[in-house]
Amino acid sequence: PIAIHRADYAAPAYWIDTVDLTFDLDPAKTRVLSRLRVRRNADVPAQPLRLDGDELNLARVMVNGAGTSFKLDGGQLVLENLPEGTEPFELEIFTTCAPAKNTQLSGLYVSQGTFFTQCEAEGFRRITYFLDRPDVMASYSVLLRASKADYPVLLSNGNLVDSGELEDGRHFAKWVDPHKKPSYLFALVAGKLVAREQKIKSRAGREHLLQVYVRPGDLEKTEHAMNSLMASIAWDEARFGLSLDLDRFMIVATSDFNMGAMENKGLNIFNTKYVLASQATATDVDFANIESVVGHEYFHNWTGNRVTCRDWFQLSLKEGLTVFRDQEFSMDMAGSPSARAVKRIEDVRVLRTVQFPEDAGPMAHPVRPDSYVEINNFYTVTIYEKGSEVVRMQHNLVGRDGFAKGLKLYFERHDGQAVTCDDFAQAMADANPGSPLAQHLEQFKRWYSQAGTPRVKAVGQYDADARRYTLTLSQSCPATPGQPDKLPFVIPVTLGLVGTDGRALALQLDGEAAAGAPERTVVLTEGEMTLTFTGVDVPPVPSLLRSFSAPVVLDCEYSDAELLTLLAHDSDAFNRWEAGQRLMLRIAINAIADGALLAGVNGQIGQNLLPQPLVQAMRDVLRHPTLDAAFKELVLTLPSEGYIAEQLDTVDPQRVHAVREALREQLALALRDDWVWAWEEHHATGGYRPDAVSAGRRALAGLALGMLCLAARSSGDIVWPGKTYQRFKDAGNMTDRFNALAALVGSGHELAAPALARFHALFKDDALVLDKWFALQAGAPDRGGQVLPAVRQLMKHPDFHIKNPNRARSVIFSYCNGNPGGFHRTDAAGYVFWADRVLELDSLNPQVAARLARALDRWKKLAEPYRTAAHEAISRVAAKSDLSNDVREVVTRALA
Ligand code: HT7
Ligand code: ZN
Repeated sequence: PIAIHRADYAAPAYWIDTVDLTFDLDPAKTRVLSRLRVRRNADVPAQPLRLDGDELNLARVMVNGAGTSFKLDGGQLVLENLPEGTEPFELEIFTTCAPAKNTQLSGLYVSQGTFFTQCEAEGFRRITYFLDRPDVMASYSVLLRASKADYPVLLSNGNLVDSGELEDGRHFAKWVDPHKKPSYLFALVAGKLVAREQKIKSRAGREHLLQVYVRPGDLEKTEHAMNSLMASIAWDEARFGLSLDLDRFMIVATSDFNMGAMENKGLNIFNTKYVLASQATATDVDFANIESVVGHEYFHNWTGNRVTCRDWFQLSLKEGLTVFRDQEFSMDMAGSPSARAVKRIEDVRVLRTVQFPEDAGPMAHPVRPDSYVEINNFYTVTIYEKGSEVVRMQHNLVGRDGFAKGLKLYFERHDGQAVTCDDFAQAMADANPGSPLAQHLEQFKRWYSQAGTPRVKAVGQYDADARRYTLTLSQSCPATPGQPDKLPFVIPVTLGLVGTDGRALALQLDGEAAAGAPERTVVLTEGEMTLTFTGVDVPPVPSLLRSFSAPVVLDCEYSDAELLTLLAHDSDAFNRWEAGQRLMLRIAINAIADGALLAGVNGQIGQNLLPQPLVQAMRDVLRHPTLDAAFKELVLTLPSEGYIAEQLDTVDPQRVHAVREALREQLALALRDDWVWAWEEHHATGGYRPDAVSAGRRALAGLALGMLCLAARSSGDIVWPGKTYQRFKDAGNMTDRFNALAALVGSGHELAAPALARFHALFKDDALVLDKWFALQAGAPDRGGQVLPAVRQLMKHPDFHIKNPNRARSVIFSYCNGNPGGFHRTDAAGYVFWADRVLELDSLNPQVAARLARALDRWKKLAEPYRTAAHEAISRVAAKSDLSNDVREVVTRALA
């Protein structure tokens, strides 16, 4: 496979001004007539026109109404005899494709009898020959023709300008998009759909029609998506002055989709998972995800569609910025400062458990990569989540108002253009002269060019006599593939000092006239920096990197006592949570290192691992009179096995699993009475609302129930499992029902089996709920190797369909990616299963296969016998000669 390099970017040799598409839709053979107005790019030396294509059947090519010679070269259509000069000419291309056979779900495909498209990143070339690159922006008109009985709804981007009947029971619809767009934003949908509709008037006074299309029967599950869309529109106007630029904005849901959703101009296509919700079928997390994904796609209308990417190396220009915007939206919707902190903790948890490992593994790449083989492999947590952190740092360096000014300037400069990450940062800096961002802009941009997670080391020294506290911050960044040496980053460190008595100390740096606010942000730009605080009359505990002010690992040798102080008193909720996590992590890591602990039956840990002060601190949080339930739930949840593993040089996954399970069980027993209290206090019996506060209460009640079932496991108690089963049966919403089911499955109680059977019977017709049913079993704690056989059984279940990405994810990914204790087996059977599934999926859907292929990214960190077995499994995949580029790139990097 050939790598594409950012440095090789060249402007297109031709521009396409208009695109007129006519589709005769037929699942077996769809005919596509494309009429393009093309002109040479005068700035580029004359050369043949090379149009991208993939799996197309070419019937005819005409230039200005006459036949022309052409060549097909590696999928591209090459035209050499084109009119000279820079006058536009008309190119007509007639092709066919086979949507029903398209299992890749890229291009035009059929899902449950409905046509959908997915064109990002390079799917448009699977529909017609085109300059399929984001810097070619054109005006589109689309004529759709299809059987009226089979496809009564015909949709494309923009406005419906004509529709009517044709012969033979067919009908047509003509759509014109008023905005120029790159080909990746093209979309069409045709099928039997119904819509929830809403007319709104924007702040600016413009009227819009909003529609959420779903299959008949799902309409009552679209209210939350529609509310989320209206909230997104209002938020973007209020916060950034960005209004909807279309008369009509449509969302369509499909159950066959490779990712979450797609921001096609005016016609967003969504995975049903991020549209459909009712209290009976969706959890609080589902409701929150819908709000966030609907927001994300809507926000792309400006950050991505109005201003798009010059090339795919700039992907984070739209994705990092839009994730930042959706995170801010969710925080603003959550309301209170503590609800904002909860969202921040959740986001950072994802970053640290998924992106940090990526940044330390074979697929590590900068936020703006330098090369790729298959662009679909670069829709990563680095591009999205780390990209968002890079935008967040810019936001914090210029301030909230400065950021709004920067965004305004960015749109003034670049509306309607395809630009780069540099253009964004430049606009931010130019709108905020004198800001730390403007001062250090060139250095700041290393966040875009250097991969790897920087480490910040903090060493503090208190001089009681001089009442001075000296804090030395230094930075380093590990080597990543192709980048052995790193230059210093610009690292904003938001900090405070907490007295051992819990007070927030006023901050006064040496040389400053007076003590200032108890929190400030210092900017680390050199390898090392020393800060001297004066007037410090008690030994302080540094609270560093508040709100996670930069995406770095903080190394600070806190004592247990210092962490307990932060956990009890830090005014920064993020660092309060972080202190608890550090305490738990420390215990887990020590226990993993202590070979003597692993004794007894099945490597169970008999010894008590939890010191009394920590148990008391956790109890204090749990019973705290004012802290939010959602925050308590986060504090009382142990770091994940993946996050614990990430802290180790060599990982024995079974040991990590055993220690974490032991810790969980001990926390369950040590706080048993407190869990009973938490359940009694927080479980609700009344109506359901998916707001942040009540969701937090349900989350804490759910955790309590899980812990009580776990405690019952070792104490022989039958009351709580019984109560849990009852709760499972009686629950008035999916969150409570699923939490109860998960508590039974998680504790391995015998009531889990009847509960699972009942759950299946209740929801056998609801695909999204069945996904939960599959995922829960595939992700269940492994006690004696029972999960893999269960997963194999699940794959034989009549409801299992490997071609459906949601279902494949719910079983295969939940096991391989989400269940380290079950997956990393000493007999290597988990890896054999993984390799078989990667190969099986690769022949159907390479994008999905490549994501699964990444489950063994970090194999080099594994202890024996896992390491050798993982290497064998990856090598077996790599040995297949006809692998897709997608999987080939992942396994080649893994083996390098
Ligand atoms: N921009 C969208 C990315 C996307 C995608 C990429 C590759 C293959 C399929 C895909 N579906 C959606 C989604 C987003 O970030 O908003
Ligand atoms: Zn996006």
